[in-house]
Amino acid sequence: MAPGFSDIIEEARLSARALLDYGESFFNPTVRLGVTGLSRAGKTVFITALIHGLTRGGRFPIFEAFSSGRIARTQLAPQPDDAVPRFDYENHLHTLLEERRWPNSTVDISELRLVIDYQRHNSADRTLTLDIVDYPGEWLLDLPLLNKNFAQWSAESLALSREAPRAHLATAWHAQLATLNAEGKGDEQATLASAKLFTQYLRACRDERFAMSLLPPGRFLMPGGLAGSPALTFAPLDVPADGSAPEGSLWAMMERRYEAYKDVVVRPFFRDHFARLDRQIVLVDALAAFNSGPAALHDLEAALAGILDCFRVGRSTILSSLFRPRIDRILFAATKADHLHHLSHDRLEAVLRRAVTKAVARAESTGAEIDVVALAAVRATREAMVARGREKLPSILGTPAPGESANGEIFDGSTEVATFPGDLPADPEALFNGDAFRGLSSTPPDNSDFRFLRFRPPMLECDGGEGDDPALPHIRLDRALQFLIGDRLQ
Ligand SMILES: Nc1nc2c(ncn2[C@@H]2O[C@H](COP(=O)(O)OP(=O)(O)OP(=O)(O)O)[C@@H](O)[C@H]2O)c(=O)[nH]1
Ligand SMILES: [Mg+2]
Repeated sequence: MAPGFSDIIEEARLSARALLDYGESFFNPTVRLGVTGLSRAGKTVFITALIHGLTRGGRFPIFEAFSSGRIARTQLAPQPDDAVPRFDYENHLHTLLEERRWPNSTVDISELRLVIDYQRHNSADRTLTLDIVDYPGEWLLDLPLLNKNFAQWSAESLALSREAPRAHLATAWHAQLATLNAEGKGDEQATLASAKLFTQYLRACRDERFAMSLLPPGRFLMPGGLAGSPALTFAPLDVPADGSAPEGSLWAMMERRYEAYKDVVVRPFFRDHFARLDRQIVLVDALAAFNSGPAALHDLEAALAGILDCFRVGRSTILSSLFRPRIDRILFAATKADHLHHLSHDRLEAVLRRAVTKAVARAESTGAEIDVVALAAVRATREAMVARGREKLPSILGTPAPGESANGEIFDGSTEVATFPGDLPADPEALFNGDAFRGLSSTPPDNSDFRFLRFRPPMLECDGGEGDDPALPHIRLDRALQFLIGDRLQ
């Protein structure tokens, strides 16, 4: 596609920004780590646990610079971007440790800076600055819109909404769409109604029972300050991909707003945040997809392809090869692995690897090294073998959050229970074949093959050492750290 005027302006801004960053990182080696994932994937918990572990002596045997004692000290420092909210670390940690609750949902971007003093392998003392940027995965999934015009986006969104189980959830919106004349006069009320029904459809897809992942435009479900603005008031229309909108038509109105969404929301995100990242971790709640059923797992697979596409689009959208996005490592992490017995951790990793490999094959090169891990940033469970009849089942022990229920029992938030969450198959392919398993989208909770309860964060006991709070238990958080920054601490 030929570069438009806005792309050229955008590149000029981007280059200026990149030069500034480059100057700073020349004197002061810095890694900007993006942490993303769809809503509830585990971003806030991951960052809180990571900072706590690094600053308060976590147990990270696989993170070599740390376990070998080469990291002398890690401290929080004022974060560098004046217009970005600070990641509210102290509050989130207090909620986790003192209240034994999970932190509240966060909807905006936030950032925090860590300064790591370490010794190189050759004994020289060095400092690495780690900027952690927490941003919603929904924003990331908007990037491909930069390369699509309104008609293309409409056609894709409509095709997706006609597939099961989405078609059923889109009935009301489709009915309204059928009454619209795209070439007729632009009509604010019809546009408002259409945007509202389209948003309701997106929201229904995200519901726990369906757990769909691929739902752009992202701000429709998390509008923040833009709620009700024209840039968020449009919806797909049934228009030909190669046609052009008659002046003054409904089509022209929707098209203009779609382009405004790109200008107001997507381009600034790309320029101010995405293009400045060096490393990226994408957190994935694969368990939510297992809970829901095969359709959600397929949707997740498509979303991973979509995410990889974003990294590729990120490279090709902006013209200059000098200042193109520089992400050189991407880690996909299946979170909340503590909901499974450790016998299934490798299997969870294999499922994610299978989904990502297919996605990698479809997306052209992202120019980055990619790895996969199954982790729990905060391990809320322990393990036990529980006898059921003659069988011994590999089970997990934890305190279900108040209000969670299983087998007709509602938990009060203080009783510990043993549950058997379900076994992942040895061959990940088995899960991707047709109706391989039963989930909440097709069957009541007690019949589904997997049922993951929400557990409270663990109760920690101080060991009386010098540190005030004890290390948080985790699963494979150290492996993630080794991949993400290990090479920068050599
Ligand atoms: N057991 C367990 N649960 C986790 C873990 N990480 C996240 N969770 C659960 O997942 C929920 C969401 O985690 P958050 O870290 O708030 O997720 P987020 O991606 O920041 O979510 P939003 O801010 O809403 O986008 C938490 O409330 C917990 O119930 C983990 O390591 N172990
Ligand atoms: Mg959050």
